[in-house]
Order: sequence, then C-alpha cells, then structure tokens
Amino acid sequence: MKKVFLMGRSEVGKTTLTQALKGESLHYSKTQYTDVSGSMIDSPGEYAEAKHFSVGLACFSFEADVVAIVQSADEPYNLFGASLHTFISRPLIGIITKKDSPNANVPMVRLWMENAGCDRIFEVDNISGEGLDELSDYLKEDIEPISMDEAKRRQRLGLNEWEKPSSSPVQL
Ligand SMILES: Nc1nc2c(ncn2[C@@H]2O[C@H](COP(=O)(O)OP(=O)(O)O)[C@@H](O)[C@H]2O)c(=O)[nH]1
Ligand SMILES: [Mg+2]
Repeated sequence: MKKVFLMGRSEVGKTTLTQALKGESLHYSKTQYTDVSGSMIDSPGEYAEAKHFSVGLACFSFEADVVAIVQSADEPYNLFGASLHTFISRPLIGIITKKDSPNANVPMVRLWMENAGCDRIFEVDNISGEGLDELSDYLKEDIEPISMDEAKRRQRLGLNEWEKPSSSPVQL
C-alpha cells in the first residue's frame, strides 16, 4: 500500500476523495491541519494557495511514498508550475476530481498535470465513485524496496530511486 500525500487548493475535493477511497459516507469537513498518521495525508488547501506556506508541503512529502496534486476538472486557474516533479523526491501523480462538473475541461487540467511532470493522471468523480477503482488499485501496489547500493547506482545514472535503470539513456 502506498502512502499518498494530497495537495491542492481548497474545495477541489481532497477530503471527499479520502472519504470515498476509504468507503466512508461523504460529509463536509474543513481540513484544519495536516495529519500524517493514516494511509492518506490530507492537507489544508491554504498551504497550496500561499507562496510562503507552500514550502511546508515539500516537508510533508517526505512522509509519503507518492505525492498527488489534486485539481478539479472545472478549475479556473492552475496553481502548480511546470516541472514541479523536479523538486519533489517522490513519484508525482495527478488526480482530477469533479469530472462530472458541467464546466469540466479535463483536457486542459490534464495538460497542466503533464507540464507539472505527473507520471500518472487519474480522473475521478468522488460522488458517483467513477474512476476510484483505478486509483485505488494503483495505491494498493507496494513500492518495490531497494538496497542502499541500488539507490546509489540509480543516483549515479541520474535516475530517481523508483525508476528502473532500463529507463536511463546513460549506460554505465
Ligand atoms: N460534483 C462533485 N463535487 C465534489 C467532488 N469532490 C468533492 N466535491 C464537493 O466539493 C466540495 C469541497 O470538497 P472538499 O473535499 O471539502 O474539498 P477540499 O477543500 O479539497 O478538501 C464539497 O462540497 C464536495 O461535496 C466530485 O468529484 N464531484
Ligand atoms: Mg479538505
């Protein structure tokens, strides 16, 4: 099971997503703080919205196996810069919520997430549950543990520790 850290602006549906993935009944609950104890780390949207708080998000990422940027399909603007993955030392995925919204523009949000460097992009509707199985299956897969020597070898190849050496253009 991968521990996932969710970051994104307020109201995109991060907390509802955690409830839907756990099979809980959906109820509104303002996220007041970041709790790192469970299998999903939910964060208050205010962290992602303010430049001086957003640095704190990088710290929470160290508690997780994978970092997810969460954006709704009807998002009016993009909070995340291009190549965001380069300063997060975890795999980065994108989760698009509210794909059911009448104002949804999924291709645009996908493009933002691709520019941010997301490895995988999932589309979900937290209310009907559509798309949650695919995300849940991905989160259930464990990350393969590797030795310190192997981590150093991948680092020498210019790879992240979760990337297979076969994906390196450099051969040592
Ligand atoms: N239509 C629709 N509404 C959603 C979805 N996910 C969340 N919401 C609604 O969006 C609002 C904000 O959700 P919340 O989970 O509190 O957002 P957070 O601030 O990112 O944690 C709530 O009224 C949810 O019911 C979704 O996939 N589709
Ligand atoms: Mg919340």
